[in-house]
Amino acid sequence: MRDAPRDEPDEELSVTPPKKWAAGIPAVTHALGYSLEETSVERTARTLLTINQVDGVDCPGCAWPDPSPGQRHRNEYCENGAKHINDEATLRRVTADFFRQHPISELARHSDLWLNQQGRLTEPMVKRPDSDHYEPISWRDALGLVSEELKSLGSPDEAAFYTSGRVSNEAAFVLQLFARAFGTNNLPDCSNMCHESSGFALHETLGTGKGTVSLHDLHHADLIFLVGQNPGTNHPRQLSALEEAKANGARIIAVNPLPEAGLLRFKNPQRPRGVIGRGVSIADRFLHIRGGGDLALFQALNRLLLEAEEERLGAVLDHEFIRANTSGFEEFAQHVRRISWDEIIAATGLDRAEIEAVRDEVLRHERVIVCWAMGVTQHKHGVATIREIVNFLMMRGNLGRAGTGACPVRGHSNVQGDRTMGIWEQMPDDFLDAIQREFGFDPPRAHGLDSVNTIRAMHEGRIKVFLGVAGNFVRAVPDSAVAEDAIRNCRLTAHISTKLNRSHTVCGRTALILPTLGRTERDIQQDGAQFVTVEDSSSEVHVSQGRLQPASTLLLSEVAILCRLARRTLDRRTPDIPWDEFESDYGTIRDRIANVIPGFHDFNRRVVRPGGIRLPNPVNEGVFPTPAGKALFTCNAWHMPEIPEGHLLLQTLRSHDQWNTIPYTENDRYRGVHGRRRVILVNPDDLTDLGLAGGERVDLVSVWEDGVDRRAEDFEVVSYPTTRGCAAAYYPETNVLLPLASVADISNQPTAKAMLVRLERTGTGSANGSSSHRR
Ligand SMILES: Nc1nc2c(c(=O)[nH]1)N[C@H]1C(S)=C(S)[C@@H](COP(=O)(O)OP(=O)(O)OC[C@H]3O[C@@H](n4cnc5c(=O)[nH]c(N)nc54)[C@H](O)[C@@H]3O)O[C@H]1N2
Ligand SMILES: Nc1nc2c(c(=O)[nH]1)N[C@H]1C(S)=C(S)[C@@H](COP(=O)(O)OP(=O)(O)OC[C@H]3O[C@@H](n4cnc5c(=O)[nH]c(N)nc54)[C@H](O)[C@@H]3O)O[C@H]1N2
Ligand SMILES: [Mo]
Repeated sequence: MRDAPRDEPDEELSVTPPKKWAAGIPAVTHALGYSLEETSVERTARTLLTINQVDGVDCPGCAWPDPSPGQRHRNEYCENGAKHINDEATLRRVTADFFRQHPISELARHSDLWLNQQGRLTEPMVKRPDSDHYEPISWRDALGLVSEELKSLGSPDEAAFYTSGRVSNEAAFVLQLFARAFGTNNLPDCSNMCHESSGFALHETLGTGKGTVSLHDLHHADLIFLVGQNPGTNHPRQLSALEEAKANGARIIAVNPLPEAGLLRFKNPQRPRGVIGRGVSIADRFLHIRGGGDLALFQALNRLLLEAEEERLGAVLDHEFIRANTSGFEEFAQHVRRISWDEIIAATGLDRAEIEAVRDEVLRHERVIVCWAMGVTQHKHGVATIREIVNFLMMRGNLGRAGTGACPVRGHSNVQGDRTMGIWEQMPDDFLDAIQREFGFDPPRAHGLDSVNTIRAMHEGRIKVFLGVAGNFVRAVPDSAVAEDAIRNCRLTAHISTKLNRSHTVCGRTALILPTLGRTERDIQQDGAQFVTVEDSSSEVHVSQGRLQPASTLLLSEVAILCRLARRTLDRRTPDIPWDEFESDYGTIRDRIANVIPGFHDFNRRVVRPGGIRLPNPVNEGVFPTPAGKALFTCNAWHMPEIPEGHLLLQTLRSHDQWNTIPYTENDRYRGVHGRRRVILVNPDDLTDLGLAGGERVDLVSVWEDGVDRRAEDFEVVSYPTTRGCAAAYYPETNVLLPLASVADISNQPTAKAMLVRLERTGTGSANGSSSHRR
């Protein structure tokens, strides 16, 4: 199975040394450069000034929380947020004429970058069976086609409804209600591939799947760990919070196989001295860890803390917290005492002295926060790693107090809110009971399919109709070749989208493009102008309202599309669900959310107040809603992948110039890579061992127990200061390498940060390793 290069402009690759700092003037000018290319000056200025303001539009870039209303900067956005906004506000349009000119088979050969650059989708389109073209269709007929296919299914479980985390609370609530009233829990979402491991680990140990940290906590922590995340690119506004924490005296420890620019220094573009000066250094300590070594690191720290307690009885552990709030401490302590330093050093690639120095920092500080993202969750033992982080926090009572806590840094701007609204294939009974009480139908109880299992079911012909609400399912999921076959096996696929992407070109026998309003645009319904709400990483729910004129007069909002589809599909089966009323006034959806979901009482009134609503986190009130009523210490084992000679452990990540599956340019400025995305970053000593040099062309071949030849062709080797044995390449071009079966234990999340690969010189078919191995 291959993923060959598509028509990317094959510029010369140029490589410069990785940057040692993030943001500052280049970031501002890059954002404006991109803005001005994509849209008119006036639209740019208008959108940028409303981003993350109290009455403005929530930045679709990431889920980082906003400061309190009085403390927001006039430019409360980052370079990358500005790019995402402008990517949506572009003046380019994909029209019916475009689809007449480009058959689907041709579109399928274009790159992700090219497809996105064509601009905004403008009218509903259909691909009929046996046709190679999309052609225009009315909204009525388009929704009629989807609802007829849904109604013709043998069982509601033959349909799947995918959501990407950009979808608002209101649309998400309507979607899950529709799916459940239709009769299925098949609600796969991007979160299955993102923080699923965090959700499982936190839920099991603390009784709640969400992070416990607010911006205020971050500002007042005295020690912050940044584990497996690249904030300079993916959460740039987090750097401002870290800068403030540092001004208040905090120390920061970064843990990463890559010395990322944003972890090293930060020049705050929102402050004059940030633009001019050298900026602040972010990480006081950088642990250049081996991929997947974080569980061993935290277990080692936990063991060192236990030993320190033995030397200074009562001075190290928070016995009161452990006694009052937790269970399982003794078993945990016994387990941790048994691990050996040889194993820890092999797993982490760190020295014992480095880890002891971190222990000393931990002992010196009273308020500790651990932040993490995909570098932790996308491993086979991702859930176990997060459980160990929870152990670490609990030992010294670093939970539930100001300035402490667990901080899974969420990705999509409303990925957390979508889960709160019930987008999950495994919602618990209390949620389903509340739906039943409120809407008078009995929702299905059997768990539905997640993203990985949806692909499997499509492949086997068990899923026949697929509706994607935002996102780019075929590019986000693993095993691209398998996923493409699976999707082509569907009777009907339909996507509610703002922009063209590969999921429109790899489609079912009948396929629909249902174009929708973006977040930046005015949403006028029968009862007047509407706003939507979103929830950020710190559980704050607030309003988002677009101001721009919609990209086309034919666009419908996500809520309108879903309500109309639900009404047509469910006929009179759900008389108690007022789909029409929901469509004309989103406030009526929020009233129902208030009745169904805890924490949302009086939603409509409270959410419009400046700053919105902060949903309570029980942990911060000293309550741990696990079955035992206590937080759990757990015993965790790691499975470090063996890296046989001639192989590398490959992580797949985001460049500085992409938004998930969508590259904006071929550059990755902070890492010094320009003009080409098909590159693999390899440690110079590994290159010597492999007999390769920077600039050579190689195919990446993944190694998996099923023996299938999964290959990504023609990558250029870049010598890069990544940890020995650990290479990195961009997603989604590398998803072809990731077997569907390679998932995290418990969470079923694809292990996108740990694939075993070997490199073969392109065109020779020969393993580089055989002749030129020089270990
Ligand atoms: N500009 C921009 N912003 C975004 C996104 C985007 O695509 N573009 N995507 C959004 C989404 S949906 C998400 S989920 C987030 C993603 O935010 P991140 O999690 O920061 O994204 P990745 O690029 O996957 O980077 C993972 C980081 O983990 C490190 N890493 C990899 N393996 C390991 C490991 O084993 N241990 C440790 N300690 N570190 C490791 C990598 O070197 C890298 O620095 O960003 C959100 N924000
Ligand atoms: N190998 C590998 N795979 C990964 C990851 C990885 O690190 N490595 N990361 C995983 C993660 S963390 C995530 S979150 C997923 C991301 O997976 P998705 O969320 O499915 O993908 P996106 O690239 O965010 O989707 C982009 C598309 O969303 C549509 N869109 C944008 N804005 C809107 C809107 O407002 N409304 C609607 N209706 N549509 C809109 C546009 O058409 C655009 O083309 O990928 C996962 N896959
Ligand atoms: Mo994500």
